[in-house]
Amino acid sequence: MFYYDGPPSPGRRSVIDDMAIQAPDVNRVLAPDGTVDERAAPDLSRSAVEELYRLQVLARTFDEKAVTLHRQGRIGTYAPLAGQEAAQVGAAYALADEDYCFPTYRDHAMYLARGLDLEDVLVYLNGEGNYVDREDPETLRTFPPAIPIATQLPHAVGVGMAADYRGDDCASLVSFGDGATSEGDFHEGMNFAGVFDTPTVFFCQNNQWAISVPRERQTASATIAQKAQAYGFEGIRVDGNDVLAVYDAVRDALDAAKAGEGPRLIEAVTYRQGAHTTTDDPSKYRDDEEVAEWRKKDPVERTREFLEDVHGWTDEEERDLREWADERVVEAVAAAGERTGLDVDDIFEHVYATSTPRLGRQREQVVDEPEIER
Ligand SMILES: Cc1ncc(C[n+]2csc(CCOP(=O)(O)OP(=O)(O)O)c2C)c(N)n1
Repeated sequence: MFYYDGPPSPGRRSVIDDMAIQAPDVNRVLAPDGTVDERAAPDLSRSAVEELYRLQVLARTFDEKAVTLHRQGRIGTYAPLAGQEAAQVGAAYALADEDYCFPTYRDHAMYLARGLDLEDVLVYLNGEGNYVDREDPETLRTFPPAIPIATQLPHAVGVGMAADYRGDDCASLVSFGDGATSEGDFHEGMNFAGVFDTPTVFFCQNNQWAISVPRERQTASATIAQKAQAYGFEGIRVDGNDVLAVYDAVRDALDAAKAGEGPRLIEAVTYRQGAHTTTDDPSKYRDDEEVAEWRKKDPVERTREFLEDVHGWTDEEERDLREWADERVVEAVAAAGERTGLDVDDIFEHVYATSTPRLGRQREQVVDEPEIER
């Protein structure tokens, strides 16, 4: 019988090192120095790569604006995505319309890539939260953002499984962070998916931090990808700042899931350049040098270099795109400002299919008799 009696001894650590040997290397197409591995590059037209770049630029422009809007008190707490554009856009772009997508509170670029209006993303951040039409099952193929960590994983597994039972030709992609891998829901979702061979793509954006907890304190596993081995399916690591590599890995995993080959875990190695949220101060727990090192691998810059080198992207096209993104964000902020906002009554909607007596009493107190002391 083995009892755990403290931190791993050097002897036990060697077991983990052995596992690291099995962990695959990072897949990459666009190197940080701008060179391209042509053999690994997915077969995408210039206009497809342009679209991947356009979405990243729009996401970055939106992100910068959202941080400012929070500072001005015009939106609630915001989780910045800067640094993770390639991971989010590459993954969402690989999805077919009929696939299911489960984003988190940081995945604003996934919503943009799934075709949601900037305005709707802003309205959600403003507290209205109603961009998903719950009466329309088609809109629900992109779920509202999960705020509780990892709860969306079992949902994604179940939805994929249900689609499979119905004989639908679709898969389910679920996004989460490195911190989510310490939650029970992660392990339950992964286990269920492995046992029942569900068409699920587990997409982990390993951005190196879970608020102030660094990746090394999150798990003693050498990689997150290797956790898939314990559940009986493949885990791969991909350079999360390389939009082409992410697209390729996710597309491949979705195709395999739809071909009945079961789930896959993708660890997209990336970095959160900004704060955890607009109420966090990362200078309290990480060095400027670390941030500066990762900025050198900036995903948006890397895609632009690829477009310039391989597809002859011009300065004029760059200028036009930046202008377009600025205009789109300004328009969306103005349009979102026109929206009427949330009715107090709305917070009691959509909690249960049929409301409970307790919720009914609370609603009466807040909506019908607000003068009652609570
Ligand atoms: C179940 C649950 N526990 C704790 C929290 C508080 N919390 C919010 S974000 C976060 C860190 C998540 O880190 P990670 O999964 O790496 O995602 P990231 O924020 O880096 O994108 C925590 C612990 C929560 N939202 N839900």
